[in-house]
This record gives sequence, C-alpha cells and structure tokens, in this order.
Amino acid sequence: MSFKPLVFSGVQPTGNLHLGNYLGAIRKFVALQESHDCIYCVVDMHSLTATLVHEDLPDQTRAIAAAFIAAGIDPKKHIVFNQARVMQHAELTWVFNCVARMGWLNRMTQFKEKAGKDRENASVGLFTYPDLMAADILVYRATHVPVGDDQKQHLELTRDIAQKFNNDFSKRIADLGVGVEMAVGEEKVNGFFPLTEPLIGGVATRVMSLRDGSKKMSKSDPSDLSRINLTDDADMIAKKIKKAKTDPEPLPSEIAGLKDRPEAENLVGIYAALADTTKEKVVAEFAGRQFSAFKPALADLAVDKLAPLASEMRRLMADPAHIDGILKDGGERARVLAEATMKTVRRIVGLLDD
Ligand code: AQP
Repeated sequence: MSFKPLVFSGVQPTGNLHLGNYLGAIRKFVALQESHDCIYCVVDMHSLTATLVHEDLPDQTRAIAAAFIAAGIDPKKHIVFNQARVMQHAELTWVFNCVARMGWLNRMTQFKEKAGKDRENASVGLFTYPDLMAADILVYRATHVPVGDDQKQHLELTRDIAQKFNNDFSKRIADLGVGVEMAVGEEKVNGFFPLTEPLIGGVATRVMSLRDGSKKMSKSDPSDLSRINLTDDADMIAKKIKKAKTDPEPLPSEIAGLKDRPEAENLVGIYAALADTTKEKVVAEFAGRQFSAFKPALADLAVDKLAPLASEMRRLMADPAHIDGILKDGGERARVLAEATMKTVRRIVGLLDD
C-alpha cells in the first residue's frame, strides 16, 4: 500500500485576489482536477493573522470560493470549503506545535517579512502560521500541493513536521499497524503522514509587483497599482499596465536580454502565462518593440482572459446563499476525512477521545 494521490491547496481571504494568485495557484488547481482528487480550501483561520475588517471576512471568504468556481473548479466532483468549518485543522495544529521546533519556525522568511522589525509585537498566530498550514495539508494526508514559489519554504517545513512525527511515533505507528510504506531517499520506511510534494512549475510561479520588480505581487501591498485584481474592469487593467514600471530599452530578441531587467521580465512572464506560451516565444514576437507597443497588447490579452472570470465571479457573488451551501457541503465532506485522520492521530499520541 502507498499513499493515494490527493491534491490540497488553500487561499487566504485577506483581500482582493490578484493575477499572481490566479497564475501561481488557482489556474493550476483547475488543471489538476482532471487528473487528481482535489481539496481546495479558503483558509479563513489563517487570515486572522492579518489586519482585517472582520465584518468583511464572510464576503471575502465567499469571494475566494466564487473565484475557485468561476475559474472552473467543480465543487461536486472535488471539495471546496472554508477552513473554519473543520476544527480538526486546529486540533492537528496543536499536535504539530508540539512536534515543530522553535528554530524551524524562526527561519521562516514569510514571518520575518510580515513581522518586520517589531517581532516582539507580532502575534503568536503569525509565528505558528506554518504549523496550521502543515495541518491543513496533512489532516487529509495530501500528497501534492500546488502553490506559488513564495510558499516553497512552508512546504519544506510541512515535510519536516511529517518526517519528525513519523520518526517520533514510529513504534506507536507500527504497533497500531497504521503506517504506510514510503521511500525516504534510498530507504523504505513506514510513516503515518506522507512527505508532501509541492507543485510549483510553470512560467508564473512568482508574479512580481507592477510598481517594483523586486517585490512579489501581493494582496496586502498598500498600492493598488502594484497588482491586477481579478475584479478589475477593462479600463482599470489597461491603466495599471500602462502605468507599470519598465525601463527605456526595447524588448530583446532573446530571454538572455531580460537579465537585470526585473520589470521587463515580469511583464513578459505575465504575457507568456496568459497566452499559454513561453517567454522565449514572447520576446521573439516582440523583439525590438518598445513597451509603448507591448503594453497595449498585454492589456488586451489580460482583459480577454480575466473579463469572463470577473463576470462569473460577480454572478456567483450575487447569490451568497448558494456559495454558503457549497462551502457547507464541502465542509461536511472534508470533516469526515479529517476526523478519520484525527481518530488515528489521537490513538498514536495517546489522547483518549471516547
Ligand atoms: N505574486 C505571486 N505570484 C505567484 N503566486 C502567488 N501566490 C501569491 N502571490 C503570488 C500564490 O497564491 C496562493 C494563495 O496565496 P495566499 O493568499 O494564501 O497567501 P500569500 O502567498 O501570502 O498571497 P498574497 O497575495 O501575498 O497575500 P498577502 O498579501 O495577504 O500575504 C499561494 O499558493 C501563493 O503561493
């Protein structure tokens, strides 16, 4: 027996979804549903680590679910739900808080970036965010997680936590006969949690800010001009691309010519991802042209690809009860799977539950 392939991923309802979330994550979610069983989660409990207008959280949660469905995820074939409906995520986080080491969490670059200089004042939730993320994934014993490049380190931590749990409790896992055989390097070992693989490939694993090619496009960037929101209308998309930072050079004929030109490389990458092609082909097509010619072509392409998504999101958001029904149904199905894992975890670690 080996672990059954299962895809899990989540998106935080911390603000407007942007092109980075779409190209780096959601578009991959849609493709994977053809070949895998998938669980897609609006990670509302994670969003409590951010500064929020809490009255807006229910609608922001619905908006992420609407984006999943508008992009093409089928909530009947797969599971779409919000994290707060399945309390086993929080329960497994506690177990993982007792497995993960302070030193591991201290190394997380996302914590360092988000906590800034005033670390003493950061919430404990922000610090243990990666433990909750590991629990989200491992409570379903998911084998694959599609994410953008920024989440790579958290996925490595998830593997470290799984491996330490499997080692620490190897005797209990063997005695209870709940292990699954898996390869760790050259060795075959028995473990209860899989060593989950990140799925990070593609041309847009890290979409950068339109205002600063050294920063990733982010929901929490104070400048709205830094990102293309999935709900922006055609005029707004064209305006943001027109104002996007570039350099005075024309486009090169080969991608080597994009070296040390982060803003130019970002726009070429966005074009390639939206057109489902490669950066090589994009520079070959626009070689020697100025950004004044490239930007309108990029704006047309972005509007073409994003307008149907935005209009379907608006249609879905007009019926919140329908979205709530999908999240409730998904939550019930997810809870059955998560509780089956937790029943065994409680036995492994020695917690009485009946
Ligand atoms: N710029 C990006 N390029 C490619 N992928 C990205 N993702 C985020 N930004 C980019 C991927 O989108 C998924 C959902 O992200 P999230 O909302 O759960 O958290 P995040 O990575 O913290 O996203 P943001 O937009 O930067 O939000 P804030 O500003 O709230 O922190 C993940 O798979 C992520 O990799």
